[in-house]
Amino acid sequence: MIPPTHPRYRSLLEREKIVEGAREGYVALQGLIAQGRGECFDYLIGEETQPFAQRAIEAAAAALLAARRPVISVNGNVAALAPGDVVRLAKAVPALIEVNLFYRTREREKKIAEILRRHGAEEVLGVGEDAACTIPELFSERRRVSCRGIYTADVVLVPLEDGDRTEALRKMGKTVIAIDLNPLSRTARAASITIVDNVTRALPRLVEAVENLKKDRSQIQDILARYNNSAVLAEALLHIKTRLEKIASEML
Ligand code: PTJ
Repeated sequence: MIPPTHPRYRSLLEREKIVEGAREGYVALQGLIAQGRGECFDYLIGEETQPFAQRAIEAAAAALLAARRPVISVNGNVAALAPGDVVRLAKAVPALIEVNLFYRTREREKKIAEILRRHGAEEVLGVGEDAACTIPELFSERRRVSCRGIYTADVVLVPLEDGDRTEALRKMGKTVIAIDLNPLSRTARAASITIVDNVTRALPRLVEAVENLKKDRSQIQDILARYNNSAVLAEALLHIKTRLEKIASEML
């Protein structure tokens, strides 16, 4: 039991969710490593949603609302950390939800779909025979996607993604929105819009941004035209540099 007064309460709670998901067999063991890497970058950015992330969140909301066929891709870590937010976002846009796993097994697919249904999802794509289409140029199990979902989507939200698939989806002409704490990752660089933030903070803010933008859709094209992903990534790196310099100077 982690006491709520613990200075790292939130982070420790999230770690527990991932460990629990691994114990229950729907988080991949590699997901534990991914979480650790994420925690490290979260430390560096200051464990708060920074202005560059908020700008990307607003652009992501605009892209999702402008889409004809938006799809939210869900893996084991996202199912453990933010299943309710995924469902809320899918309803707000509205968007389809698809289970898409790097380390795909039938058992994990089913468990993740079940968790999403328990959180209110009506339909979950990408389970069993539904993952019948193939993303070209990919060799991992992640190449299998739903023909009604990611395969035909124009905008795909991929929280915690691997670089190869992001690149492959871009080559298919799709707009890819990534949520990745590591601004240096190939995913972050290959995505059309990269939210450098923790999925647990970014997803609720994305739901809020979608709800706000829905009230005045006239801003959507303007937000998309103004958005520059390289500038957002550069800002994330400079934020880390400045923050570390400040902390170091306070130690001297
Ligand atoms: O469930 P599966 O089989 O699809 O597998 C999922 C993982 C995450 C294991 C798989 O996609 C993988 O191996 O991913 P990587 O290559 O380790 O990349 C994960 C990225 O997510 C890294 O850049 C981490 O910094 C980042 N990350 C980890 N936790 C979070 C995060 N980004 C945002 N929020 C987090 N909580």
